Amino acid sequence: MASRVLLISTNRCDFPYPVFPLGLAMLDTALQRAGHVTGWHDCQVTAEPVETVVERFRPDFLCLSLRNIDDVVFKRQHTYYGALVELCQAVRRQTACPVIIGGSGFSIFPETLLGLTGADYGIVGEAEASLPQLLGALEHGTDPSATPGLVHRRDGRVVINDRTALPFHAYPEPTLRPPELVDYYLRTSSMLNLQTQRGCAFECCYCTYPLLEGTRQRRREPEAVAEDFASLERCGARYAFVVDSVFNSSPTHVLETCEAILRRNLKLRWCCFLRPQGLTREQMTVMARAGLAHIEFGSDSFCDPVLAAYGKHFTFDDILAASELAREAQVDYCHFLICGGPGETVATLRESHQNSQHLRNAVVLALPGMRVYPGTRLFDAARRQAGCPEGADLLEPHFYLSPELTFEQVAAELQSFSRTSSNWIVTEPGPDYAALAARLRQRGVVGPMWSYLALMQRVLPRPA
Ligand code: B12
Repeated sequence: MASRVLLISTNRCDFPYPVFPLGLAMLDTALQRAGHVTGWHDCQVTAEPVETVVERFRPDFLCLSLRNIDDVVFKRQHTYYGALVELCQAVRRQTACPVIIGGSGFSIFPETLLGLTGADYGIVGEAEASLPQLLGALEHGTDPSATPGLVHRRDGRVVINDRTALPFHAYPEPTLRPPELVDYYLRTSSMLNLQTQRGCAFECCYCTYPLLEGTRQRRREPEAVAEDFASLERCGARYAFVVDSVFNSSPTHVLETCEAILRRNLKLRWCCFLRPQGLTREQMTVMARAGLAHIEFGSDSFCDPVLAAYGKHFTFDDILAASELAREAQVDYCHFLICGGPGETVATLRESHQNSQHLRNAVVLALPGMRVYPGTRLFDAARRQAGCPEGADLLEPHFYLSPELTFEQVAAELQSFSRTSSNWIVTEPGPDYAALAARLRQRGVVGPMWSYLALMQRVLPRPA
């Protein structure tokens, strides 16, 4: 049976740039493959009221995606889930068709968000298999309650089913990307995105990735990834973001994927998250030849005891070696730091700053405070501190700070590092930067703009 499914991307966050709704596009592909007719409402792209879209499209099912809960910026703590609640209420007033929610933000707080929104169902984690299964059951009037990952109400309480994580190649390829969305995101962010694997087996104490994607790594076939790269180029993209939690989770995956990309002779350049451990010159060289232009290292700290306390299982020597490989291969790179987590003190912060002097050409993006999520090891540590809310209440952002520090101390240290080291970016970029980034994009500059941010800090006078 063919149903009409309206896909709604609720994400309106445009920092650091608007992000193409890849998860919903992958679901769209699976739904079309299952014979459904789909329509899109992307809140980033259009200001048209959702009621008008519902009136026009007349959906049988409404599928809402929530990517971000909040901005994870201690100083701002801007939240996004309120917009989802409002949207659900608006569509509820207008139509009785089933409302289904999913997405990474939803999957971290499924019970609370199902309650707040009054949606009929949710699905936690990936949904290429379970969403068509749920819609099929609802269409046929059969019981959907066995759907993997389903979040539903039974006897007045919310029940969350176990998930299944199928091999990546079980999902339909190639991903269909609606042309009007492609145009919008290429214009505003200069890039599109793609995924080469799912799952994260690493053990960073604060991180939700293993909860969202599972701990078992599932990789796509190198040829399928290369074909996806080629399809982005055919869409007009000159730049792609590889959204994998860690692209170099396996040396074979790196080599085989890059070799498959190289065989296509593409011009596309790309960016990915790398783990600064186990990288070899051979891997870096093949990635650079295959178009890797920017690396975002999730290093978190440059101080060994803090790296150990965060559960990183690598050391500053790994960070140094990986950075040198990137520099030699002429690939721009940055390190994200989370300052003030378990084990951090003023001395460890200063050691990180000191060590950063050895990283040639690095951009350092450092933020204070570690966002606490339920289900992580950090949550257990945070609960022992006064003032940490219960799991469900963490929907409102709560940040762990080492008992050795205050937020003001961390902020003051970071400010002082940034005054002496222009490559340390420690505050939210202001309107000057947003305007510069927009001008550069208009002139054809592609990719994330953090290297320009560091450049701006170097040339513009800053407060003493
Ligand atoms: C890659 C990434 C980035 C890149 C994106 C680059 C790009 N051009 O795409 C960058 C670095 C720019 C980035 C920025 C930010 N990010 Co980010 N990012 C990710 C990451 C690692 C992967 C996202 C992704 O594309 N996944 C692949 C797709 C296929 O999966 P998916 O979207 O989850 O969709 C699947 C399911 O969720 C589900 N699903 C999705 N929608 C729906 C709808 C329905 C109805 C159903 C049933 C199911 C469903 O099915 C999909 C397919 O299986 C996630 C963490 C993670 N592992 O998920 C964080 C994550 C999404 N980011 C997060 C955040 C907070 C941000 C920022 C706000 C941080 C900041 N201050 O800069 C910004 C916001 C950017 C924006 N404009 O929205 C958080 C969101 C949670 C939260 N606390 O709010 C996450 C979860 C990380 C975390 N801290 O836990 N991010």
